[in-house]
Amino acid sequence: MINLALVRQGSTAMVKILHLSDIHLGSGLSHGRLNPETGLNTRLEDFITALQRCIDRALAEPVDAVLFAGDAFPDATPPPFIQQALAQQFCRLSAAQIPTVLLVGNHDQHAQGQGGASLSIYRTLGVPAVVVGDRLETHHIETRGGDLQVVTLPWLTRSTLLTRPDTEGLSMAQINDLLLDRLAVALEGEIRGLQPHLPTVLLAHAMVDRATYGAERFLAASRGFTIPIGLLARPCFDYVALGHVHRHQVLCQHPLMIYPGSIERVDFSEEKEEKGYLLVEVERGQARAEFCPLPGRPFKTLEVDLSAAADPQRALLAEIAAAEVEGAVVRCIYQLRPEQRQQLDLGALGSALERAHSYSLQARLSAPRREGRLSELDSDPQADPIRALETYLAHRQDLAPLAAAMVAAAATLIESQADGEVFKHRVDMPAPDPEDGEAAEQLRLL
Ligand SMILES: [Mn+2]
Repeated sequence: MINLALVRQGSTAMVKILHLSDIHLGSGLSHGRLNPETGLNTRLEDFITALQRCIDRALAEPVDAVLFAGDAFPDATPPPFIQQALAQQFCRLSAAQIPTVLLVGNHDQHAQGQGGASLSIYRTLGVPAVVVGDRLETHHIETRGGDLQVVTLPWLTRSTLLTRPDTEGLSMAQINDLLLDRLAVALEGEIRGLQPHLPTVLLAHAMVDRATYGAERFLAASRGFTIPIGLLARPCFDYVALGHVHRHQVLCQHPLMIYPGSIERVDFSEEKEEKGYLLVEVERGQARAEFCPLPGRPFKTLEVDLSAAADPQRALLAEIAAAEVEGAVVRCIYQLRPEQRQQLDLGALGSALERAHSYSLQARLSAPRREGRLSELDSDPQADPIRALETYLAHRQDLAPLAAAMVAAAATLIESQADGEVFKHRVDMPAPDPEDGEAAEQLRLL
């Protein structure tokens, strides 16, 4: 006797997917320069090239579907020419009738959740084969490799699942707990509606925490909303395609759960990370993924202590000559005594760095620190207040025993002020480049 369920399962096709994330088109332009031939910033061109390579690969394979896991732009209102650059690439998939899901990340959502998401225009325009994931929803997608279910989980804000009366009088940790409880219920609803024999992918823009429910959640409270991995690592999902974290990593094997990471380096915090995208084969019950590296623009930090050098200019030139700076975004940070400044010829250092794509020279004087202001905080006038507080506390060893409690109290305070949105943290926007600070001592030549 033939078991029909088994036959059906056995005949399920394998769907080939290209999974990419965190494009951030238009980020990090300060590391580029104007390309006189195109009129575009060279770093924007780098990001477009990276995206183009992903789409080229999707078409060349060809894959059965493309899943973009969120954060298309640095914010929800990118300039039109940057929106067009993104659209030009994704429209190639549409023209080739390759189904594409565009998930909404935190950077794609308009502030306070009132203005929608930049990617929703694709649905409004009815771009063929393009699906926008701006809510928790299951999409049934017909591909050349067979039918596929994709559950979209965009970046969650408090207003997505909670009303104002729900959260009144609650601490931030309690609100996060409540949000997770609501998410668990909503996700359960989607899971019950799934067709069990189809290959199924969860596409989520989230900070996924390896920790299970426990005390770690309180520690994570000031860092923003995180989702315990157990909530998403469900056997009904054959693959969990993540976005948000810029560093590529495999979080789980069963089911396979992966952050592909960003496709280009947004800033120096990604200097040592390999960039790329994933090719994934998904069938009911299993998935295989291959990380495909992208060449990417190299970033290079040179840190040199010149304070003991008899001839600081010569010492620094020697360091630069020995470094691989060809075509790289370079920051050269050198420590020296105030009286040595006269011995440096910045013009000659600039000439030595001409092989770089762009560079900045940052002097760190071995002088007593200015009191009153922390230079790190000058760099970003819109600094996240929690980060500003943490930076301040890092300089106040005497407050160390109180630091955690102060950060938690501040987070609660800010949360009580915030209007309908989980406090906007910056977990995927690494610390501002120190090179933007130290205004008095820095010289940037591009
Ligand atoms: Mn993000």
